[in-house]
Amino acid sequence: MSGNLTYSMIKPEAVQKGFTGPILSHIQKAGFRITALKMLKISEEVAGKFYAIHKERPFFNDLIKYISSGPIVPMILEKENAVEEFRKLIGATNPKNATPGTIRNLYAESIEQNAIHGSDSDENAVIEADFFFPRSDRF
Ligand code: 3AN
Repeated sequence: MSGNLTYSMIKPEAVQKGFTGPILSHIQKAGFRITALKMLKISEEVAGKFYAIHKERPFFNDLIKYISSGPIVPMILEKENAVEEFRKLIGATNPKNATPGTIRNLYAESIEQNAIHGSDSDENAVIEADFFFPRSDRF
C-alpha cells in the first residue's frame, strides 16, 4: 500500500537563486500539505550520512560538497500516494529530460544542481523525514 508522506528538500542553487517561494507555492498548488519545514546549512559530514545510500556512486563526493555548500530547505509533505505523486511533480533527475511544467524543468540548473529532492520510496521517505525532523517536534 502506498503511503501519504514524502520527504523533500530545496537544494542550495535553487535557494540561492530565490526560488524557495515559487517552489513552495508550486507544491501547495499541487495539493501537498507542508507538515514540517525549515532552512539550514548542513556540514559535509551530515550530508554524507543523508546520502549514504549513494556512497558507491561516482558522483558521491561532488554531491555531498554541493548539498552542504549553502542553505537548503528540508520539508515533509503529505498527500495521498505522496512519493509517486511528488516524483511526477518534480520531473526527471536530469532537468533536460524533465517534462515541461515540472519543478526541475522550471527551476533546475543541471543533473547535479537539480533544484529539489523527492524520496524514491515510502520506506526512504520515512527514513529521510526522521533524519531531518525528530518525531517529538512533529504534529
Ligand atoms: P533523484 O534525486 O531523481 O532520485 P538519484 O537518487 O539517482 O536521483 O540521485 C540523487 C542525487 O544525486 C540527484 N538528485 C542528483 O543531485 C545527484 N545525481 C544523480 N545522478 C547524477 C549524476 N550522473 N551526476 C551528478 N549528480 C548526480
